[in-house]
Amino acid sequence: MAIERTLSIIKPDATKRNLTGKINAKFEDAGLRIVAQKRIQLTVDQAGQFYAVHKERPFFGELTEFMASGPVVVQVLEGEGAVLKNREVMGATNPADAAPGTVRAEFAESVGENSVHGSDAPETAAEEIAFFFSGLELVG
Ligand code: DAT
Ligand code: MG
Repeated sequence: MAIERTLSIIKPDATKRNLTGKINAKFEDAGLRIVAQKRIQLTVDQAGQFYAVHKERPFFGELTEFMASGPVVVQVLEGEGAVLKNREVMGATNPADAAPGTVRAEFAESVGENSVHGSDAPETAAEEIAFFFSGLELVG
């Protein structure tokens, strides 16, 4: 499998509970390399642009307000099959369904406040990385 990059976000519920380091350790232990990372505060509008694919969903307002409720850590993870590997480390969207040892099983509070975002395919990863990072910020 090829070396890929994927976009990861450590969400406000996790930054508030000081879990950035513990979550990053899970990524690194799985062989994912953090090649770019910054801590930012999103506006509701910016969160809505990022999650535009979900704008017709009933939880869109809740999701965008949550994503703007505190700092997030946006990061680019690189490695063999990084998109799928990151999804495995994250666990299922609903923490009740997440496999033991995954980020969401250990840290997520609910389906809405589920600690991490990860791109779902190489194409969306490229778009999501470009949403947050310039080429100059990506150091392999
Ligand atoms: P994922 O983050 O696992 O890719 P998704 O893309 O289906 O999941 O949804 C994006 C986010 O929207 C998800 O992380 C949390 C929120 N969300 C999804 N389903 C939800 C629901 N039924 N109720 C509340 N929030 C939900
Ligand atoms: Mg998704």
